[in-house]
Amino acid sequence: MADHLREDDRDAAYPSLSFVNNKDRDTPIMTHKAPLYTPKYQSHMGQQIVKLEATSCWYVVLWNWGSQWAARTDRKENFSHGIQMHGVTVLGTTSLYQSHPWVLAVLPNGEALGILADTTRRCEIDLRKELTIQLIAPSPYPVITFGPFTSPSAVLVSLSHATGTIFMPPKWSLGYHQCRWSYDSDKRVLEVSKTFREKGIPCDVIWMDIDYMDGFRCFTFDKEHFSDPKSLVKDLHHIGFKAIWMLDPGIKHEDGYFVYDSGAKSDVWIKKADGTPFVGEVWPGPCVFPDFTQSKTRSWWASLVKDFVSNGVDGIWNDMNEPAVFKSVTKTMPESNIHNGDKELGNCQNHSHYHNVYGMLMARSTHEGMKLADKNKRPFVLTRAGFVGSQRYAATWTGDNLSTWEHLHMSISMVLQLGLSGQPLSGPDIGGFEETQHPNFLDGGWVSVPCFLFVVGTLKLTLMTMNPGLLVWSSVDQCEEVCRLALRRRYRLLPHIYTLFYIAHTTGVPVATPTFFADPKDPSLRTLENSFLLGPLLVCASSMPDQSLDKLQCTLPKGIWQIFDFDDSHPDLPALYLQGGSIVPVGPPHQHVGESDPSDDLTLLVALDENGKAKGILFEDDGDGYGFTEGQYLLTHYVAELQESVVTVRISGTEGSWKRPQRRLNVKFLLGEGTMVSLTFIESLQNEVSNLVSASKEQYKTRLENAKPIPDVEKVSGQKGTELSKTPIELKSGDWALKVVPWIGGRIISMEHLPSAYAGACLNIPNVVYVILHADHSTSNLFVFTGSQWLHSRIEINGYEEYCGTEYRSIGCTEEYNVIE
Ligand code: NBV
Repeated sequence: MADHLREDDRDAAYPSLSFVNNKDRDTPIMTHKAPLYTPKYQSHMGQQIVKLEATSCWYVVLWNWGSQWAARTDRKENFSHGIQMHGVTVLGTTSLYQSHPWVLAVLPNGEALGILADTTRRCEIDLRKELTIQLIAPSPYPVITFGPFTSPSAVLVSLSHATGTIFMPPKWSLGYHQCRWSYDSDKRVLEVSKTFREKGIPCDVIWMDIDYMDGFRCFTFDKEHFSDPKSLVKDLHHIGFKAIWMLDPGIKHEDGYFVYDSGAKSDVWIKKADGTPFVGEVWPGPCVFPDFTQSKTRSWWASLVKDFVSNGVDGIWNDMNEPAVFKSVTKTMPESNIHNGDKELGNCQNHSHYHNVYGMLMARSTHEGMKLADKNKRPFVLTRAGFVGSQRYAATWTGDNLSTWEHLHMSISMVLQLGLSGQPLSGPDIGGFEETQHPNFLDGGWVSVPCFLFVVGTLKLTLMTMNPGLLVWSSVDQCEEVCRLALRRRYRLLPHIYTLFYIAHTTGVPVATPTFFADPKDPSLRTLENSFLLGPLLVCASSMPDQSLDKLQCTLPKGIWQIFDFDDSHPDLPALYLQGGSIVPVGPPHQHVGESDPSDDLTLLVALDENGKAKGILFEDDGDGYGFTEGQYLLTHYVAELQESVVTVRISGTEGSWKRPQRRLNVKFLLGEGTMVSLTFIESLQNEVSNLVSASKEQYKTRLENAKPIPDVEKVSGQKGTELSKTPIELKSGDWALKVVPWIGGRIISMEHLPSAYAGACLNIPNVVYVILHADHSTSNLFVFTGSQWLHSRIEINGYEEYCGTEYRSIGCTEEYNVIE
């Protein structure tokens, strides 16, 4: 990595607002002796033009260019634009709500390089000339190159090191969010929330759009329809819902309105060139706008937020903060307006200098206000406008999309591109914000898209007032059922998703990434837009009309990718694949995060790599607050290893002071073509599994030496699901015996548990999980035991086998097994 700041530009450049620490920008960090890519600086008529040239073809991605992240060859202007971003894009304007003067380039060999034009000013990125990145802004600025590094992920880690990682989100904010413009009363809000519970559709959050306010005045509540916000929130909390409320920057210009009066008294408004406050039209009519570039304004706003939170506010939504201004050609305020900015932000400047960071500074003040209100809670702020670095304060969403297939398809790459710019927590308005739904959109075909998106980041579901409120149950029955299934999946995956956010927060590793991140060297993956990765988990779905999963081709990266589901397969749900070599923790499908408990059953999904190994991480803590920064958490590293036909799952390391909860641990081995073997045992309260493994190693080795393989049934022809023999084959060893019935084409062997000395002996080592596979690891020749109990009983369903049963270990103590093809 190298920082190429020309001496005179260094002096002329304005302070960095993207870097966490402004001074870091001047400190080159080099991994090579000489920089590999050197930007060339040039001045032309007051503009600074910077060019980076590559010698071989490369591949460029950057945020928010519509539907594709691949091989951009256009130009984009960064100047936050507040109205109808998707529509505007279609009309050819390239500015959107957020400004990210950042390019991520992937080289042909899979290495990657990041380029940041560290300017808050209007900045054009021009990629029209092959092999050239050209950046143009109207004043001197440094260009910082990150890398080349061995992978695109490493570039993002480096970017996050400089510009900050995502704030640690409260766990509830990773659940499903229900939002619409607008619920007209507290009664309706409660009714909608209760219906989620009645219908068993998981949801954690409900959002209040501008209509909760008294005449669109921020920090007030409509006296008639939202007369008692505290008791509304109490009722919402009672049924496990959190409440997020909107705050816009436009403050009604009205004497006697307490926010206007106190702001005027403290002189916090943005000024016109003549020094008087700028007044522009937004929802409440004529408005003034807080100048968030001043620390006194940020403190003023933060203290208003602090008081506002006491009404029962769990999160705040900052909308229209580009800032959007009605009745103006530019849809924002005049660039000649004046901000009396703090010295460390760049001093007094006109609006064109601060326009792109206005939203980020508003989100920052809102975040700070929420922290003031309760230092033991993690603030949750959603901002529409943002800049490189706004992930430190807020999540974001992709804005006012239309209810069209094109926009839904685009929203996938937009969410991923936000992640590639350092903002991992984002989501689209699922179902579209505006316009009546496409007819196909409401029949069975549309559901796979939202279901695909249900798994990505924060979600907002909203529709214009004119449309029927889009709720997952207001459509056809099939839609309701598939949305329920999709959301249950999201909640099952929360232990994994929360762990990914902890990793993103602590290291900067992105959460959702394009599929090519799994193998950046493989050019064939770079244009894939119907799949993405959540760590080692690949999610693949249709985002086209009338294309459900059964008609969709999922292109997988090289290597092992094991398909699986949660016994919920449906053509409109995305396909899920786990990369060989990974272990992913999943939990029960709760109705909301507050329902979860450390003693919940935990499931480890295990996919072995070609060397028979797998590893994975689980992060657990209170789900809110900052105890985790003082060690109050549990980070568990699980490993699985296949040795001589035995897979051992153990804990290879832990971090944090949290005690391991006593809970049922279910280990599911993904064996290919959707088959899996599942084992349940109690995760030790005090002893770690690793200790038990070593204690039992010798004893276990002896048992293995005596184990007899089950005869290979793979080559025997016959119909799948047919019993090879009615007569069980008896396998015996010195201290144990069992009877098995081999089956063709399935992996299930019916087993009869013969009480033996062995079973008794094994009760001493209840926490070791062994799966014994036949030498070729094929799914057809397999028998399983937990170290304490043999599985028993078999059920046949339509020629397929389902193996389940309850084993009585001792009085009052049972374990359930479930092995399904
Ligand atoms: O506050 C109303 C809407 C909101 O629902 C939407 O999510 C924002 O993106 N807001 C825009 C203002 C409406 C502009 C047409």
